[in-house]
Amino acid sequence: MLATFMFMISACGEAGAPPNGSDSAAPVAATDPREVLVEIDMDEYTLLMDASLPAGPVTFELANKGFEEHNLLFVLVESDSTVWEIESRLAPGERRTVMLDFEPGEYKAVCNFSGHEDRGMFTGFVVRERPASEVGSAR
Ligand SMILES: [Cu+2]
Repeated sequence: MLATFMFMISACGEAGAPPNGSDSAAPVAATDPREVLVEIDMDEYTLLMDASLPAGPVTFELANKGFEEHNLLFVLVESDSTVWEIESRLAPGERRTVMLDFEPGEYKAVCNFSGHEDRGMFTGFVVRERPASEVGSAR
């Protein structure tokens, strides 16, 4: 006779990691609620950013998350003209903040370094007029 042993395996199915207590208290800067921050992540070979921005001053936070150098330029689609180009390429892992001011229109963000554009390293975005309520001289 063979004794049959039944093993009850109680799967400890607790999904989700416990919250780690490292709540880094980042200093909160006094920001203008109208200030617009746009992140642009660069990788091989993509450019990720919001597809729609308001016209006027925008702070771009560029991050090269790849392992190659990347550059960045903005092209106004209608006239196929470059309206801004980064001063120097971002090294792998580098972050940089730039402040720019766009007129409404249709644009393209491109990394044209070393054939990256041909590999798909570009994206389109639209700059829209800011709502009048945000433009006034309200302080
Ligand atoms: Cu690139």
